[in-house]
Amino acid sequence: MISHSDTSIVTIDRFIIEQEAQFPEATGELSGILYDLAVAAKMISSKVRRAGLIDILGAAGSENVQGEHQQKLDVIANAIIIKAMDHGGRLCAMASEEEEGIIAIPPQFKCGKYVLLFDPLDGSSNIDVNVPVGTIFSVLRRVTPGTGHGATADVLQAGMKQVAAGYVIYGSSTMLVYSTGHGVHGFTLDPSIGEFLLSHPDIRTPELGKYLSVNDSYERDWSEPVRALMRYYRGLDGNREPMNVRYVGSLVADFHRNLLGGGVFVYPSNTQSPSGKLRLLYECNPLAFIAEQAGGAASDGKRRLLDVVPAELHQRSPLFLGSKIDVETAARMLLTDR
Ligand code: AHM
Ligand code: MG
Repeated sequence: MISHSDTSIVTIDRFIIEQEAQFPEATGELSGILYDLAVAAKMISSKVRRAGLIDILGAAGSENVQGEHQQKLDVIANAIIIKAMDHGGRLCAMASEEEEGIIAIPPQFKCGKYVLLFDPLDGSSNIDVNVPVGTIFSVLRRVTPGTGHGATADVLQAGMKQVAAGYVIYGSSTMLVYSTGHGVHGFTLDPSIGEFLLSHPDIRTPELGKYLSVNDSYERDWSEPVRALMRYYRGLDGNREPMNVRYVGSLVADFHRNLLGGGVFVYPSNTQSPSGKLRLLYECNPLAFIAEQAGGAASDGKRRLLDVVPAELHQRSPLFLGSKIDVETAARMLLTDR
């Protein structure tokens, strides 16, 4: 990695260029995708920042003073990403948590060699109560030959095939965190100049976590091995220092805190949701990629999450994500949960 001093001001654009320059074979296409995503993130951020004013400016589903139909923020965020990404000539297909099928590149635009998967506004139910939300993205290289539109096979690839992944958190600051497989780097949006500035270079996550993020209102629907794992994390079986429970209910916010401070995010399967809740392609895989790049790990409770080959676009997966030792313990303790 190129070294900057602690006080160097490095924009995300400059950082992306410097990273690319380290790989003479790079064509600049992936960098272009990252630039465009950073622009989309700024646009979504500006919408999220005004979310509390929606009652004044017009509630979702109603018409505003100009007679325009108000859309929900997750729908707006979805449209922003599509508009920012569909014409760059770098993507052959997209898929979004908000859309049922593959999003085709409009015929007037060139197709490229990458695929973009995204959750435009994760945790959007939290917006009404001013809790952080996030955008999550994943970039894959197309596997089908040719230069035309991408196909299902291009989208349904195991997470280990990701060439880049990241998230944006709209919290007390807006931050974009990404990896292209060479460490994890975080950028904070300076709203006064509209630039993402490098604030968290080369993020590493502690091997043993301090925080446990889990919704334990599902406890009665968990299997016995999952219950035993939670007792272990809480130090109730005497085998571990108790973890602090922190659950925002907004995956990006919970993951971000755990990434920086060390911790594990857990969303197991339960009798009501046999595959858990979270989507493999839009939520689990990108964050698993980031976790591994930062020295952490991710599992679906049976195997390394990034090895799972998806069968469908909106497939759900149980998730154990974060500090390496805690994720490995989950995999070990759930061996009997099969
Ligand atoms: P969404 O994609 O519909 O926003 O749902 C995903 C969110 C995650 O951000 C969060 O971790 C999870 O749902 C919380 O679910 P639960 O309320 O079951 O704990
Ligand atoms: Mg989501």
